[in-house]
Amino acid sequence: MASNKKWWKNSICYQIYPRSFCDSNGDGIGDIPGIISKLHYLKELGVDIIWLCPVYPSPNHDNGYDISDYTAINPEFGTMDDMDKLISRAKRLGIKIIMDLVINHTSDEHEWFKRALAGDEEYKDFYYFRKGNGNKKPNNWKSFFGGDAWQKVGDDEYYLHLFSEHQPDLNWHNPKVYEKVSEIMRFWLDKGIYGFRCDVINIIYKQSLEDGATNNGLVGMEHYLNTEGCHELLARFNKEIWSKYKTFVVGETVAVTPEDMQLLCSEHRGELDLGFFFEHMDVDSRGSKWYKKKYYPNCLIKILDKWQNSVDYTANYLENHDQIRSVNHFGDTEKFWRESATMLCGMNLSLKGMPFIYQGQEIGMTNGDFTSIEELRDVESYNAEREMAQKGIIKCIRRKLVLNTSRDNARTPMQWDNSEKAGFTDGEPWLKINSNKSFINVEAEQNDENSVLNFYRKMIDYRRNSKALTEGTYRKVAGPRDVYIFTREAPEERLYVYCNMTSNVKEVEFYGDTIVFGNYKKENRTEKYLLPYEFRIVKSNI
Ligand code: ISL
Ligand code: CA
Repeated sequence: MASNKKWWKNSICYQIYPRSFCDSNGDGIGDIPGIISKLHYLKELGVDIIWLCPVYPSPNHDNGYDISDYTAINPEFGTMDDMDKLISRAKRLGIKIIMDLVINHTSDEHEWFKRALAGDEEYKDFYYFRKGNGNKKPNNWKSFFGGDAWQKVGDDEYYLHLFSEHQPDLNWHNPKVYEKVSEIMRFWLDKGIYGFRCDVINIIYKQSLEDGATNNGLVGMEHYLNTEGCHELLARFNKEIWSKYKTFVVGETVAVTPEDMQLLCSEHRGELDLGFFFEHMDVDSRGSKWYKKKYYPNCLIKILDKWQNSVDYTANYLENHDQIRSVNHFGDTEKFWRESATMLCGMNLSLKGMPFIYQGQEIGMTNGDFTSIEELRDVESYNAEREMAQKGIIKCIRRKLVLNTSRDNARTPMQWDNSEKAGFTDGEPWLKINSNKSFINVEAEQNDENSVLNFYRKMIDYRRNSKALTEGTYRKVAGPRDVYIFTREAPEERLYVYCNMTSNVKEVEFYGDTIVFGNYKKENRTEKYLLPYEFRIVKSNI
């Protein structure tokens, strides 16, 4: 039971969005037996940890992020037996599973909330029920998913929901909430999981419910972001629960600065192990993610460099189930699809910190090829479209804005092969499969030595055996605009990492002696130039 500090440090984590990974029974919805059937694939890829997005019972207003029972399995995904099997089979292969823990809110169909709605005072205190002020809501806060953060339930009575109205926020001032959630964590840890990815963990503790100021489209954040109460809760979770098991805990920490992150993840404070920051995801957003500005690779480089320098160990990711695909975001899906997907792989796996790979990223999956909003399923997209309509934005522009950024872009079914349903299902998939499955798929890439998939495998393997990449220092090296050059250095190994983040040829000064890794064939490399989206690691004889 004793904690084994930092066992996770050189691990690679793979994120599974179960609904879209692999369907075993033809209902069009990915499931746990489907994941079990792909464990060998993940082992071969070189994965150490799986982050499993929510598999708990849920009415699915937000695809499982609205949980109605924390200690059971959603029948759509299988049974508790399947889950036990997944945990033990993964373990046998040396893969550790961490689960998504969504404790800012429950589903409005959770037993606690149902009792609260029925008037049970004990359970009302699990949530934030407040009286309004005449016609006014209890405060002016806004929801992350658009609109006000309060839902009316009776005579001038409201409850708080920072996400959809089907996701009422839990009241973390109530010690009973702490007790209940502790039981839930122990339940899963006792089953043999190795920790959690904690959903929006840095906003769970509302210090006060006063009116707030506007900040990036949200209102009231100063009352609930990284509050003292939140730090105290995390330290308590860590001390009383997480440290009693062999765990790895990564927080989804929204709107954080490097300074906030140092506090949330510092070793001596004992809160989270790592946290996800978002600054690089927002490099091209104009305040709100729906309104984009031009992407400048140089800005991305600056952001990544800042985080590399100011946080000891970062959680490195370029995509997840809430973001568009990284090859659309930072690469080129047309002319340099393979080159940019592999360069992004090389960069993400060479930076200091722990790399996260989101399902499908390893084969270079691209955004969904949706043609209409009706093809989407995500609640956030529909809310955004409604708000745009209220603002008077015309239909064809709304369509473009929503399709460009919808979270469903990353949620299309995993492309296993070239068959009609991409090997994902025998039935009707819950979300449209991308037609580029004809060439972007696991089977085809497995057989192609130069594929994105095989690049990921080799890069993971290279990293695993490199002290410089797993444990070394990081230092940025000056170079031309839009080219990211940095060193990773351990006592006996110095590597220069080169990432051309553009579709242009770039003249660079190469340091080091031997090219040990790259995404262009030897015969195509030049001595003075980086080709479009070229990635190289050059080793120095020291
Ligand atoms: O997705 C976002 C931007 O589009 C974020 O604002 C996102 O809502 C935020 O990062 C919180 O995400 C997490 O909690 C949500 C859930 O919908 C997301 O899938 C989850 O990752 C509510 O539980
Ligand atoms: Ca299924």
